[in-house]
Amino acid sequence: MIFANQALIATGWAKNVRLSCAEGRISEISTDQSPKDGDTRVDVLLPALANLHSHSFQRAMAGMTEYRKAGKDSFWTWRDLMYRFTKHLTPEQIEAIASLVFMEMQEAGYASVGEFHYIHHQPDGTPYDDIGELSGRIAAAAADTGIGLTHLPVLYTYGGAGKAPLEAGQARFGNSVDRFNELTARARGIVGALSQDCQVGIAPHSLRATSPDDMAAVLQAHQRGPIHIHIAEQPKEVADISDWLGARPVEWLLANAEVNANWCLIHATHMTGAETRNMAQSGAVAGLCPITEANLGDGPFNGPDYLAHGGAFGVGSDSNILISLTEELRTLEYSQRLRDIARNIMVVGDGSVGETLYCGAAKGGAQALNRGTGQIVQGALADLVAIDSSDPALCALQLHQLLDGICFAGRDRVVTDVWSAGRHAVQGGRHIKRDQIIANYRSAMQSLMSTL
Ligand code: NGQ
Ligand code: ZN
Repeated sequence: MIFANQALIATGWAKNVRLSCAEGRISEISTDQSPKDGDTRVDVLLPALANLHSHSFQRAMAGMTEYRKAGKDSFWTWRDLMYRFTKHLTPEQIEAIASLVFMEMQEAGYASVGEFHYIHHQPDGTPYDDIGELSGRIAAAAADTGIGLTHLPVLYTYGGAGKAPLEAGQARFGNSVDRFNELTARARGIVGALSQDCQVGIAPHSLRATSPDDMAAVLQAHQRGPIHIHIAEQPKEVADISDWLGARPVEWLLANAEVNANWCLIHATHMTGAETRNMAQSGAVAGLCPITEANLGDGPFNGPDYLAHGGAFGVGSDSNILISLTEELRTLEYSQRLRDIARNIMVVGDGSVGETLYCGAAKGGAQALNRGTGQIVQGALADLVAIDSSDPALCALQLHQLLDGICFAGRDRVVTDVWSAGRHAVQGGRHIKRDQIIANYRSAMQSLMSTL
């Protein structure tokens, strides 16, 4: 049983809440209670967010690409460095990095992750003896940390728009549709051995790394689970797709696929007004990765129009250059303020920006990862986070200001506890396996550094 001084339950703020979980779900919630012996006592209990988009391996190159060389650095020059880095990674290192990343996510207040997984093969492109070797490494990291995993094997067939051949640096990613189906079947078997809340979706990497025919074939073959795709991150990508397919990426996708609430469009950054409205009305989730989008120089999301049309959104940490839930949410809002030279943008009408961001991302993230959660209600998965409202960043705030405090004034240290589908992985602000995960990561980095 959990006893919380305050909790944000589906009907609003409640006091002195006792909550029990069974088989990973919230089985009972009662308010105005007294704590009982044996209860896990926390201060403020909130629904925990899903981190809907991660490439965990990129965490290990954080800080390695911030050095300017002659000429103009861009997303595309970063991508070349990232490709070079991936050549060195061993399965053991990939697992150790993923464990660190999942632990950091939980300590930041995320209960689950959508791992958009595209390093499948050996450095020369030959599959491992087990085609699901690296999916297995991601699953092992999820089991190690207890995070709720939505594993998203990626279809990456071409090097660029118009079925360009893969570059050497993309050899580890490549699959035909048939081999992708084989890999995904194997991944389903692997993830099926994890806790029940863990699952598999699919991810055509982007319009430029697939083709209309291939994408239609995989959508036909995988009719359950979430579908994620990188959609319109960079102007060059929009131009390349427009030249090839005769429509902008979001425009093309909405016209050529049945985009609905099962879909998550990552980096829906460059959209016209019409694309923004139509995407909002499709029911798909916009997968926003504000810290990475700032780091890579992608551009700001069209937030006001999207929200005005009722669009769903969630957040992800993508490149994992920095894993911070509070920073992710405020970077989203700040990108809007800097563009519009205004304040309090990500809310429709009057209201708390922090609440719109937090509760919107809780709901949209849960939808994108197909986790029946996102609010504290009986029957939902027990993805929960506890906050210490006596933290100096929060202690002067009224309850209705608390989510604003967390989003704009808080650091992740306000998180005391996290449960992923009832698994109590963060206690007293620390992941229960923190020391072992960090020790493994350090030794993996030592072996990696000797090869770079
Ligand atoms: C990714 N990153 O999948 O990691 C991509 C780069 C690519 C972002 N889109 C790789 N931020 O585009 O091929
Ligand atoms: Zn991505």
